Order: sequence, then C-alpha cells, then structure tokens
Amino acid sequence: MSSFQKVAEASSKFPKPDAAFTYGTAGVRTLGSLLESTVFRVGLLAALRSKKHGGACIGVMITASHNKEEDNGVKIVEPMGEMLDQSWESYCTDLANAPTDANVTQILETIVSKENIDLSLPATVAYARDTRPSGPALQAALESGLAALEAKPLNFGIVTTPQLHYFVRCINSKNTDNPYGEPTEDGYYKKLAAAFNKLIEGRAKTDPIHIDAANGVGAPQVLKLSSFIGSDSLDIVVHNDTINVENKLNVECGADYVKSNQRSPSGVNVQPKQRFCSFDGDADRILFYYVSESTGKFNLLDGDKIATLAALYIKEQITDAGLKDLRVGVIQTAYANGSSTEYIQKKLQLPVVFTKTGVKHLHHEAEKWDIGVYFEANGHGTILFNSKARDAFNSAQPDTPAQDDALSRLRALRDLTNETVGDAMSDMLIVEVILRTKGWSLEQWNQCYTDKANRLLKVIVKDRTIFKTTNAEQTLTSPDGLQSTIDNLVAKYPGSRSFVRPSGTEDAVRVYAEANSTQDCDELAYKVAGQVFDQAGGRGTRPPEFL
Ligand code: 16G
Ligand code: MG
Repeated sequence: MSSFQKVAEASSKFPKPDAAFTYGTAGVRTLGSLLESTVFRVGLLAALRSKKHGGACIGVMITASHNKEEDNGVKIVEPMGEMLDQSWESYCTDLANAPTDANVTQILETIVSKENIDLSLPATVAYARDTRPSGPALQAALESGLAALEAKPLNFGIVTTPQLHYFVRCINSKNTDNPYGEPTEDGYYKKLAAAFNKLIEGRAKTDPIHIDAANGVGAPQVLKLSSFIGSDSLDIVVHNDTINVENKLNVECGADYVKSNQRSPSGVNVQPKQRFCSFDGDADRILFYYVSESTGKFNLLDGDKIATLAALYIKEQITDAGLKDLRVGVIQTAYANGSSTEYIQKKLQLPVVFTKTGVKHLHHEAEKWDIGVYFEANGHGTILFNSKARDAFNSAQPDTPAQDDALSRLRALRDLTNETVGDAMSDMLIVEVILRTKGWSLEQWNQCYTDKANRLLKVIVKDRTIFKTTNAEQTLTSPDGLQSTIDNLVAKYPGSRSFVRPSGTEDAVRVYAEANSTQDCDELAYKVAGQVFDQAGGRGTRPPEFL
C-alpha cells in the first residue's frame, strides 16, 4: 500500500492533459489551461524539496513572464532564493509527464528513496503568482498538491517573481547571522527605499523616471515602492499599467517587446529628454531607453549597459573604500555585445567570464566572486556579494572620512540589490543611484561605449537537438562541419563574431552575429542562417541571402 494514498486521490482531480511538459530554462511554461496537473505535481515536488532541505521554506512562482497572456508557467525557488537545483529539474519533468495517478506516486517514491528524504520532516512552501487570468486556478491546484503532502502553505498573493525569491530567502535566513530582511511586501519596499534614500542623500533630484510596466504585476508593485521612497526623492510615472483587462499583458509593450523590436512600446510617446524603462510581465527584467534630441533616434540601454554601469560604480566605490583586494567579476553570455566586453576588460580593467544562456548559469558563476555582476543582454541580472565582501563592508576600518562614506555606500548598495535574482525594481533604483551620483543623463550613460551592430535570427530545423555546443555556447561541436563554415564566414568580416545555439525555450535554432557595420552584420547573420538551414534540414522558407 503506497504511503502516498492521499496523493493519488488528490491527483485524480487533476488529470494530465494530452501534452508533454519539460522543466526548461525557466521552469515549465505552456498554455495556462494545460497546466493544472503540472502545478499540482509541482506542489508535491516542492514539498519533497522542502523536506530534503530539512524543512526549509521552498518557493513556487506561477508566471509566464514576457510570454502571452494565455500562457502560464511554474518554477521552484531554493531556500536562499536561487533557481531550483538542476539535479531536480528532471524529477519535475518526469512528474509532469506521468500519465496516471499511480505513476505519480511511483515517481514520488523513487525520488524519496533516491534522495533519502525523511517524510516525517515538516515542509513549508511559499508561493505567489502574476496577474494572468489562469493564475487563480493554478494556485488552487498548487494548494491541493501542498495539502496532499501536508506542507505548510504561505500565500504571498500577486507579486513579482523577484519579490517571491526575496521572501523565500528572508524566511530561511531569519534566525541566522545574516538575515536578509522582513519576509513581507512592506519589508521589501522599506529595505529598498531606505537604501535608495541613503545613496541619493545630498544629490539633486532628477526628472521623473517613466516605466512601461508591460500591463503586468510590476505596475501596482512599483507604485507601492514609490510611496515608500517618497516623492521628495523620486518621481515615478507608470505607463501600461492595465492589469485588470484581458489581452493587455505584454501586448506590444514590456522589456521583451522593446528589446526584440528595438522600439518604444505602444501606449507611450517618448519625448526627447524623457527617461524611460520597460519591465517584463513578471518584473524580473528591465531595459532603459530614450529618444535623441538632435536626431529623434530611439536608443536602447540593455542589460550589457546596466552591467557596465554597475561594474563601473562598484569599482569606484571599492577603490574609494580602500578595499582593493576584493575580486570583482562580470558575468556575461555570448549575446553580450562585444563592445561591452571590451569596455569592461580594457576600460574598467575587470575580468569577464562567459556562461551559457539562462539566469541560473550566470548566477552560479557570479557566486564564485567576492562581488559578481551578472546581466544578460535582455535585461535580466543582479549583483552578488559574498561573505568576504559583506564582512569588508561591515568591519573594514576606514583611514579617512572618504573611505568611511564609500563603505557606507557599499553597505547601502548591497541592501538596494536583490541578490536572489534579477529584479526590475531593484535594478531600476541601482541605475538611478549611479546616474544621479555621476550627474549623467541616459544619453551620457549611453556614450560609455558604442554597441557593435548586431542581429539575432531564428531558423526552424527538423531536429534542433542535433545542435551541440561548447565554450559557453559559442562553438558548435555538432552538426559536423557547420562550425568551420561559420568560422570561414566570420573571417570575411573584420571585427565580427557569430554563433549558433539551439533555443532552450522554443523549437528553433538561434543565430547571432555582430560586426562593425550594420551591412556586414546583416550579411553575416543571413549567410550563417542560410548555412544552418542547408546543413541541418531547415523547415519552411530558407533565410534570404542578404544583399
Ligand atoms: C529564459 C531565461 C533567460 C534566457 C532565455 C533564453 C530565466 C529566468 N530566463 O527566458 O535567462 O535568456 O530563456 O531563451 O532563466 P532561449 O534559450 O530561447 O534563447
Ligand atoms: Mg521575466
């Protein structure tokens, strides 16, 4: 007789639809209407994960981020706020795809025995969702999963993804030497607001910051944050803030739209001198932009620009604080613009490490540094401070008042940062602090370096799993011969780069190219895409030969 009899009964209320699920780069993501059984089962797995961690609180976030409103998704958060350990991702995939209730309980039993889980331990799971219409039903399914394994449910309602990550870390660090904060929404706003107000002390107030909130959860949350900061310190104007009307979320707006289309979102009219940023649907990504006064041209400041700005500021602060032996590293992916890498290495004299695409890879690399700054070009990123950095900020003995000030700024910077995961609200304030400190407009910030021309194309092939990469996804090891074709093409365009990788989120192969001119870049991108199409069984229309 299974020890999971109650689970089997509860599971029968959430039959698996005829669909296949994968725990991918950012959890399971598909049409919200298909996800009830999966989210129920994620509840079961989260309960086991909590027991595996000796009863520590685990997080579950229900969101599909920048994807369309009908989609939804679910992901699990580890006790210190990180993404689910990769070794458990396949358990989630297996559970989600189990055809029958009996299969579900069998898989649970396998996990329990393989992972040596003591079922008598308590379990606690904190959860939240974004504004999607399918959210309430999925939340109910999750709660049934938690109840079936008697896990204690902590419902945080409708919040941003990074807020949920933050709450989980606060809960688990509460009684440690290094408590992260109060695990409440107000606690989050208070911590960020206090750190922000400390860092801008004595600086002149700037023009308002305009936010395109993608008609998502970031809209109400950033307004709450703003009320804690106070209008004496910062004016925030929120656009695309319609969260209660269907078919608005992420439609022609939000960070993903702005990055993919290289244009401002609909619903706003960006005027010269105005400072704009876009969040994505769950507010874990941010990008800035402005329109040139002289040319009227749209200019995007992406994750690479945020990483370089943050690295510049940190380098200055640790120098001013006399903490020169802290190791600061910047983590990027192959999508980082080559000019940003060059700026960090040559101008800032800081090391750059490349990882595979996906936040978890960057995050883990950043953990290896005393201060690790990581950002994907798409606007997802944060800064991590290890215990050596924290101790230095807290207990280094300053020789001068200037060093003392720099140390207190570093402490406040750490408080302003959501170290669990990229956070649009926190990142927005970090950027604001640095720009104010330097007295820079977005245009002045943009002048730090000039992006190389770049293009991202998508090719649909028969089987994208034949694409295997190494060297942080920059070199193909399969299909045979394709990499040398790419190398030969790249050699024809000075200062260029191109790489090909299978997408982790859709059935496509991505082709990236950059070069010194737009013409070279487009030519290279389309030529590489054509070769991918020819050599790997392209489907649909062959990419055009550019020119
Ligand atoms: C996911 C990742 C993002 C990555 C993107 C790549 C998280 C939270 N999100 O959205 O970091 O840039 O996938 O997508 O990890 P791709 O594999 O389809 O190019
Ligand atoms: Mg997101």
